[in-house]
Amino acid sequence: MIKLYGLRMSNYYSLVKAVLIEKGLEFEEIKAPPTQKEDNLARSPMGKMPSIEVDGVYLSESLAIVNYLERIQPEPSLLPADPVEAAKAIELALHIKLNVELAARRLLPAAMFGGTASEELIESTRQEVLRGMQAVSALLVCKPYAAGDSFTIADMYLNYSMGLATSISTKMFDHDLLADYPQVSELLSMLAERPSIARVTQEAASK
Ligand SMILES: N[C@@H](CCC(=O)N[C@@H](CS)C(=O)NCC(=O)O)C(=O)O
Repeated sequence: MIKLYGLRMSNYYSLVKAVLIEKGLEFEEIKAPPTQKEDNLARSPMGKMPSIEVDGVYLSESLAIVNYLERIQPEPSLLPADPVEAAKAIELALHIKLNVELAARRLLPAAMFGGTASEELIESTRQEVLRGMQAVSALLVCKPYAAGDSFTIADMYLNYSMGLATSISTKMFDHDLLADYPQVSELLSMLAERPSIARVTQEAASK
């Protein structure tokens, strides 16, 4: 059985858990905070979460894990059959992940953990996150899903990235990141009701 390591509070852990549920795969959740301890570094070389273990093999990085799950359990597929459409869905997922979530994440310590950030860092991050949102919006299809007419990993990355990015943006820039993107808000409301995502949310709240 697949072992999923990490904490339910993590957005990327939640994403992988939702994919496991979508695919009907059996898994066991193992509480493992991000640390630089040897056992965690063996699972995840940066000491982050999530990671999975399959037959003694460890795998880190959510996109690598999702790609693995897609291959061992192709149905239901989280990528379109058409190669170009599949590549577009991954492209969108990566822009969400790298240019919005990861960009905003730089201010996570200041936004949520009492850290500090210079005015320069706040302003450069603000500009980068807004640029990232423009890139995402240029690629978003929203008909009705992020990358087109089927639910894909782009929806998963949208769902599990925007919460953090909008919280940081509101706190650090006093700016509602979704104000100019009502189609994203609508899609996020729809995604919140999807059974896999709703279950992950509910179990994270109950610990
Ligand atoms: N690129 C990684 C990001 C994972 C990540 O940033 N995880 C966060 C929690 S959501 C973490 O472990 N943070 C602790 C740390 O950076 O030490 C992925 O997609 O899996």
